[in-house]
Amino acid sequence: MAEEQMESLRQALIGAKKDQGLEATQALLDAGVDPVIIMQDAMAAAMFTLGAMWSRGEVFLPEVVASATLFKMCNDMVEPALLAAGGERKAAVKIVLATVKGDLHDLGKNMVGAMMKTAGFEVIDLGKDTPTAAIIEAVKEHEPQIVGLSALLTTTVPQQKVVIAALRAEGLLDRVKVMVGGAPVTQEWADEAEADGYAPDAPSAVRGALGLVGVEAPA
Ligand code: B1M
Repeated sequence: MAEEQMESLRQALIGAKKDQGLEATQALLDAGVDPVIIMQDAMAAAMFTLGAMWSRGEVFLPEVVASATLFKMCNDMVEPALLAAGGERKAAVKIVLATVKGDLHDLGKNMVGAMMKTAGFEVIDLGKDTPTAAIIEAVKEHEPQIVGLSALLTTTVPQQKVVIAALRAEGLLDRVKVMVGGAPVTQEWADEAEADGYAPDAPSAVRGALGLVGVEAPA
């Protein structure tokens, strides 16, 4: 039954079928399915499939916008369950999180932020299309241990390197570690950009961030 609902949620997100999506999400939550599994294996997976369909010309921008809107609605339902599963852990690590300048994709970044919160991180989310200067300002103001940069477009991925260079120029790199991510981002790119960490998905972003600050991830 859970796998049926997972597939129903995937299909609903791909087809932007609102009622089906909300019903499947509720059914999965009622069945006690791990919110991380719902987010990763149903929601993120569906958007990946949708992206491939978009590349093949099988869906168009308005349909993707509708799917992204439904994704947010489903996410709003799953996030409280995710946070409740994380318990009352006190924030021990601060992270400034942003989607870089020129990039409006924030679904994955939001997912990363939500999972970071469950691990006890204090998340300062600067949103999407974030100017480099705003990231620098936030680092000075909040003194986080980590800066997390998301980018989904091949044209905005280089912006991650720009931010790292700006942090270096401001003398802030000895205080913060930088983690990069987003669908087109790779470990090779992270190395080239001289980021401290890279993660391909939200659960591994949490583990990686804990590793960057020397905290062992729970088993
Ligand atoms: Co856009 N888009 N989009 N889009 N969009 C992509 C990225 C694209 C691959 C689709 C495609 O053509 N197949 C393509 C980019 C091609 C390229 O760069 N070569 C593309 C394009 C072209 C565009 C526009 C240019 C389209 C246009 O206007 N003609 C435009 C750009 C706007 C802009 O940013 N300036 C655009 C717009 C949009 C929408 C607004 C319609 C919508 C975004 C809505 C929103 O985010 N609020 C959208 C969507 C939904 C997508 C796809 C279909 C799905 C992205 C998504 O949300 N995935 C996407 C296809 C794809 O990615 N394959 C596509 C679900 C999400 C959970 O996954 O974000 O990858 P993701 O996050 C994952 C991991 O990457 C990782 O963890 C997350 C969870 O596991 N992660 C991190 C993310 N950030 C991390 C940070 C970390 C660590 C891990 O550390 C800090």
